[in-house]
Amino acid sequence: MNKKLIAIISLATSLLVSPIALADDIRIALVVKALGIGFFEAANKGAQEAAAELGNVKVIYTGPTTTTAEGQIEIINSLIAQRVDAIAISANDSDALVPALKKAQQRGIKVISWDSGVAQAGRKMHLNPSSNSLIGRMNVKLAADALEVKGDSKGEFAILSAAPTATNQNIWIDEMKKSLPEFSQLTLVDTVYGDDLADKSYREAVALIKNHPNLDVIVAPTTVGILAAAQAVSDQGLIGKVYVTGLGLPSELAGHVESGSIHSFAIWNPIDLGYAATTIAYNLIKGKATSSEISMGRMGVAQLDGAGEAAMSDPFIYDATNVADFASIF
Ligand code: RAM
Repeated sequence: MNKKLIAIISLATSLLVSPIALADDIRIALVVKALGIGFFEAANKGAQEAAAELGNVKVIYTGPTTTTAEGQIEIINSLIAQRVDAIAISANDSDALVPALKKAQQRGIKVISWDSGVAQAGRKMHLNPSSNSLIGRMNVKLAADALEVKGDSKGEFAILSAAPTATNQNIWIDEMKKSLPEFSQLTLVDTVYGDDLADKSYREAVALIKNHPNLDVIVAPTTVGILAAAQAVSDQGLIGKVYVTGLGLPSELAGHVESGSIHSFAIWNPIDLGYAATTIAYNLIKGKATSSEISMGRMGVAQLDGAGEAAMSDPFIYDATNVADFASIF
């Protein structure tokens, strides 16, 4: 047999042996605000579920240790060096990440943001968990409901947010303020930032309580903040005097609903959000998207607006009647 023939035969056999070895896995990086946050761990569950369903997809779950843009930029640069196929990011800052993400896109990496957005120049599309105005209004409505449970006709509330640069919380806070005229019984007395760190959020909640002796409600539109504030209210012996509400996970808050520091709170399904973000990233890699529509697999079709943004479903409200049913899910 001549050498050329041997080479052809060996190539042919290697092609036949294992299609899996040939088809490189598609690598999608799910970049979160910071590691160690239950909400993002639940989103990762959904992302892994999407990867298993799509086949030949590897999800790289990663994020900095604190919720900073600098930490995320370092991670983006390392993902560019690893030549991942897509980056799906929940951003700590809308603008600061743009240069690094532009570089990623220039190298052929598909970039989307989800949960907390990046400015349009840095990404192909952004997936909101729900309508931003709805989330904002719902947070104020939850505060009004807590005031009603107290039996007060007028009251003060304060916002405990995440990082001061967090795109999603900043939009929601703006939307909360827009809905205030509808809730004239409530006065917003302060807005503070716990950076989605448990200890800082706890200290900020304690400071709110000390600085505002007539405070009735703390609204934390962050799963880290709401948990820390509920703990602070309970540690300060203020259950029934100060209520905590906002956005949180049933698994983390069921005990606080039972003990009474929280009457009710809201959230969307973080597992579905991670699943949808991953499926969208995959469809972008595969070129299966138009400028107005992209499939989210079992979650339906995302409809993109002029700014390249889509929104998933309405948040759900949890209280003593249903929180236990969801506590084992997310
Ligand atoms: C925290 C994060 C996340 C936000 C939720 C509600 O987990 O800040 O971005 O969507 O809260």
